[in-house]
Amino acid sequence: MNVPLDTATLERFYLDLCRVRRFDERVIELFLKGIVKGTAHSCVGQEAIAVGACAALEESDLIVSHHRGHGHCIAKGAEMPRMMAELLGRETGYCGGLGGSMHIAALDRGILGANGVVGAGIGLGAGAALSAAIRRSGQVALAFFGDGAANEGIFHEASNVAALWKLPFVMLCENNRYGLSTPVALATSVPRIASRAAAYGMPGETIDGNDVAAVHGAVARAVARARAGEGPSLIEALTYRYGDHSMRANLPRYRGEEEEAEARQGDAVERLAEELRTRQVPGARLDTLRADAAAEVEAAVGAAERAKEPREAVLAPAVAAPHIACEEPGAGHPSARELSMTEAINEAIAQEMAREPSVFVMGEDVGRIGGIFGCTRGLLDRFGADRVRDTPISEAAIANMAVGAAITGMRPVVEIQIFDFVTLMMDAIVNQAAKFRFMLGGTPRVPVVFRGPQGGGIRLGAQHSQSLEAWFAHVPGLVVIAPSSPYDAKGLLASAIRDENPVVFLEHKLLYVQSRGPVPAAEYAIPIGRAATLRPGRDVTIIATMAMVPQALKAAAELARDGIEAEVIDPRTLRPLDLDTILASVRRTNRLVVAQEGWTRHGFGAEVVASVVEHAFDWLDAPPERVGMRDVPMPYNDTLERAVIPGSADIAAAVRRTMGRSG
Ligand SMILES: Cc1ncc(C[n+]2csc(CCOP(=O)(O)OP(=O)(O)O)c2C)c(N)n1
Ligand SMILES: [Mg+2]
Repeated sequence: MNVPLDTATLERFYLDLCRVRRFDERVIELFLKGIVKGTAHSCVGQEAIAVGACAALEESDLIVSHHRGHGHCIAKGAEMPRMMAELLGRETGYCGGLGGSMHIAALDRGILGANGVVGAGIGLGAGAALSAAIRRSGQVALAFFGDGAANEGIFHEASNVAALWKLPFVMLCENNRYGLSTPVALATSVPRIASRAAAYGMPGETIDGNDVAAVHGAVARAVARARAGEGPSLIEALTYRYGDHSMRANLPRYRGEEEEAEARQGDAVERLAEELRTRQVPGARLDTLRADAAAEVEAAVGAAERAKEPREAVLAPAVAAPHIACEEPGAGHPSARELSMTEAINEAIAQEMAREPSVFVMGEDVGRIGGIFGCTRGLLDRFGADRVRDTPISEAAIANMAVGAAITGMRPVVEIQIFDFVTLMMDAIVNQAAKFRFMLGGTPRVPVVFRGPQGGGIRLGAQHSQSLEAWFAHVPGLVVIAPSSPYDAKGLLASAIRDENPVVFLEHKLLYVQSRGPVPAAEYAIPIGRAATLRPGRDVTIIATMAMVPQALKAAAELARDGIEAEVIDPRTLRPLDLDTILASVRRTNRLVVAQEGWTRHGFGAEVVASVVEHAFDWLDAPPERVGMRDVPMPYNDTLERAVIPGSADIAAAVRRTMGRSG
């Protein structure tokens, strides 16, 4: 049952409906004049959902929006001049002109952002709810999404996890009957999206989304349930967008005029005006509210037009937060014991969890059995199920929720069971985590670590053995770390967890067990972006990563017997890359060999070679050599697997070629 709303509240709703409507009507005008660029998606016709829902939230509650999100922001308290300035791409905009309509956000108002990726906000919102639950903040997170988004995998994965963990989450589907041009009936297997809630054990309700009081009532009930610890709810609010899918409308017509006219009969603003008139609110009062809304929008347009364009100098610092300053103790530290890489990783996570309560671990099988390689063993007993979370096999949800948690005060450490499955997390890592800070103007922090084992050598075949570092090193906004020793693994994982940027932390399965070495027992951190010179040499520089590091050292020892002194450098961090150390070495040795386990072509080594050629061409006495995996997927057969993964002999042969000593 809806609690009857008093007239003053309904007047406020009326004002807000007018503010949202006028704002988007004005944005359309500005778009047609070429002042708002790119595209934007008008919510005219759907305003009651934003207004009713946000009125049922506390100021401290969190919302996640989608591409049609201006109304959500306004209703949650965003300042109109800063919104309009963002749409005009100005310095004073919420994102300083770096985000635009599809990324508009106001973190200080609990608005975690619109999103250019359909459905992504559902995962981020579930993550924000998880963060609220772990922090015991009492906040509720609400995700707005369209009917189209309800067919994305993330809808299903996040529904399951949110219901399973009873998160304080409200899923509010704005069913406007179309996903771009495709009607719901052609896209959705059930007549009512709300009926899907039953599959996940949560309440589902379909409501009239053009009745602001009905929206308010349904959301208030869902919020109360969420706050009481009873878990998420799914609300399907039926509505209609009056305009085309986007302002860049150049599509053939896909809706009938009759349907459009019929839909306008239920106009939310008109209906509320009618209700207010029946409550004896004078027409002049409604005129005043409408005029106030229009004046506020005009003032916002004026301020936005007067605001400056952003300067190019904002770009680079917006990509990544500065890395923490630290000094490493050095592997020969007197208190060092010998640990395996698995043990070193485990110790790093445990120490970081002990020093910082916002650090938590989640992933498949990380709790009860401590991960399939044992990296998280013992953490559940020590830190409890709130902070060490066994998840369903739902990579997209895990990754998106981690991002949602990271932008709301937590420091998630996600284990990717086998790194190849990162393909199912790509949106969260590449489109969300990597770009969040930048899209939102260059100030937010996204402290999340995605860690897991990659690489071959243990006969796991083509889908469990890849080396995928090049994909991530290619993306601005990500930090990519790839240790080769237990000492580096512990210190770099500590840095990764303390860093304010998303980190892809790559571990090598073979090194988990094969690599043992001295590791100081005390906490320490290794600076991000600093290479380690593991063996000095005057004749050739070998840049090796991960499992190729021991191979390179073995090759260097063999070459030394022939009088060739190879310098072996492990970059340790692939992005940002310590180019200074690499260039300084090549300028001394005049020769370069790069060794990586990943495919040679388009690989990380290619980037190193290109950078050296760009900056130290004149110092090179021979063409650089690349050593990497053969250009085939990983075969299962062990002889074949050994044949395609490079080893010390391949590295030594490459070195001899650069020395002109083939054979
Ligand atoms: C993952 C993804 N697929 C496709 C698109 C292109 N696209 C943007 S909005 C949209 C329609 C979304 O429909 P719905 O979720 O119902 O929201 P509505 O536009 O109706 O508000 C599409 C296909 C996208 N941005 N992201
Ligand atoms: Mg839709």
